Amino acid sequence: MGALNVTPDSFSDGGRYAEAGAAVRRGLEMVAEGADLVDVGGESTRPGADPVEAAEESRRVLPVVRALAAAGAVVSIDTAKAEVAAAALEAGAAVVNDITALSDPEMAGVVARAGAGVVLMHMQGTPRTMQDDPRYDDVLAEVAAFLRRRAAAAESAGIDPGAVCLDPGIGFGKRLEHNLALLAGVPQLAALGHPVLVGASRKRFIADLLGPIPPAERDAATAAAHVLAVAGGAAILRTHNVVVGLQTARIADAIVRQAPASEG
Ligand code: HH2
Repeated sequence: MGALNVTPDSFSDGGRYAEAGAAVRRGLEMVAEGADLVDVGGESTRPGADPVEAAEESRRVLPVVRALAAAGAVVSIDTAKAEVAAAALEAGAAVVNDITALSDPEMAGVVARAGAGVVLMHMQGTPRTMQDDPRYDDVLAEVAAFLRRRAAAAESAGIDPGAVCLDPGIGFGKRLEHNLALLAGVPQLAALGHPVLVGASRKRFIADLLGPIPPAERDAATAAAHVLAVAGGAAILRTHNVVVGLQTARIADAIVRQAPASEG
């Protein structure tokens, strides 16, 4: 999954694709590079980011979603707002990537009625405050329990369980040790019975470990997290650098999956 931020303020690529034409070109480039999904977002969720009104978010993403879908790309819409999701599905998106796991009371119905796929992500707090003082007793158990509950809620709202993907939400209300425990815990999350999405690309935990390297220089470090995520059974990697992401995933997958799981 290629991450395409149609925003002025995203942490890694803020402003680069804020104009629709540039965003569409980058989305098509991601498809040509081998992305199966292009994740279009119009609201930055980096720590401390300001919320965006639905009308502004729609203005940013809809032309991009429409053009990419018309060109044959499989598009996911990265939004927590049912109004934006509904318009994006109408414009041709196939998946809703909801970092709040259906917290908008209208969202589950929108996804169910469209027969769309959905990504349910865990977050503690909101983007504005989530890094202030995140706390867990057992982060992996708590995140797994949350994702299990939200998957059940999606199913009772009429969403096809086969279309539900789970995401531990790396960096969303988590300290370094929480992020590492969740990345190491991908096998336990995969055991919940849904495809697991991991969004580790260029995130702050990398700088926490390696020092203050800028986001655009974090792709090798991202690849290390991706290898382990694939080995742990992750199905989707959300990444900024599709070329590196795909090469990494394919090599890791080939090495890990050559033997039946029962022998591993
Ligand atoms: N991370 C970001 C945004 N959306 N969605 C899912 N499902 N999982 C993630 O880990 C995830 C996500 C943050 O990254 P980015 O889009 O590059 O930055 P920003 O939120 O600043 O736009």
